[in-house]
Amino acid sequence: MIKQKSTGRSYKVVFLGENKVGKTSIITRYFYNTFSEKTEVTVCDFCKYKTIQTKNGSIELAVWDTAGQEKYHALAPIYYRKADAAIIVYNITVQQTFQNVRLWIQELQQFSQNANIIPVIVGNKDDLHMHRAVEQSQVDELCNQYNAKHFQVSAKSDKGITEIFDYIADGKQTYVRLELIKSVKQPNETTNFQEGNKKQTQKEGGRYC
Ligand SMILES: Nc1nc2c(ncn2[C@@H]2O[C@H](COP(=O)(O)OP(=O)(O)O)[C@@H](O)[C@H]2O)c(=O)[nH]1
Ligand SMILES: [Mg+2]
Repeated sequence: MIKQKSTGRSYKVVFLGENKVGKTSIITRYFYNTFSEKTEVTVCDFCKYKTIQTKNGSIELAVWDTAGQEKYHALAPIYYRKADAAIIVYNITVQQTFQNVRLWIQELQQFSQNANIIPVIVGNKDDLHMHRAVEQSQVDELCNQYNAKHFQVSAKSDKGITEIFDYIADGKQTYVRLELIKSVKQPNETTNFQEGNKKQTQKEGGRYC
């Protein structure tokens, strides 16, 4: 078996989006492979860790969930601070939750203090696609505006959930590698998060903060 090297730190991934769009459900599906018709996060369960193996080594993701404060757009600045990636979730059956993605991105840009942050936009509840209320053209326009990757997923059916986290882990590995190259050879090279490498991923058990 090939021994994987670790990059030695956790990458902070924050979940943003309106209340009830399915943020906690996506995290629960990813960590425990379960789904509940009624989900809630407790204050002592707001951050979980998982190590993902990629071709370039292992990477630990620290996944932060809200405890309901998003209802009032009142997340503390520490929630966003030094985040490496942000997953902004909307409900594909409720147009307003999509409209508010812009607000979340603006708050993220204001508080994250990371100009290189990876924004990922996620349309959840794909199992209800027959009630879809968001046009593909709207999604394309938003993603182009923010250079963001988009996933359409379902926490209920488990469609596309792992792919979101794999994408982030790949992006981070690319970032780490390019930063290394930049520091040695090309100090002015631009980092491109979209150039994710082909991956070999393996889920491992999560742990709490
Ligand atoms: N049909 C469907 N319901 C979902 C899905 N994800 C979450 N829900 C439901 O939407 C509600 C809100 O989910 P929750 O994860 O608490 O949303 P949060 O407030 O964004 O964390 C709950 O009743 C979930 O069971 C999904 O993919 N499909
Ligand atoms: Mg929640």
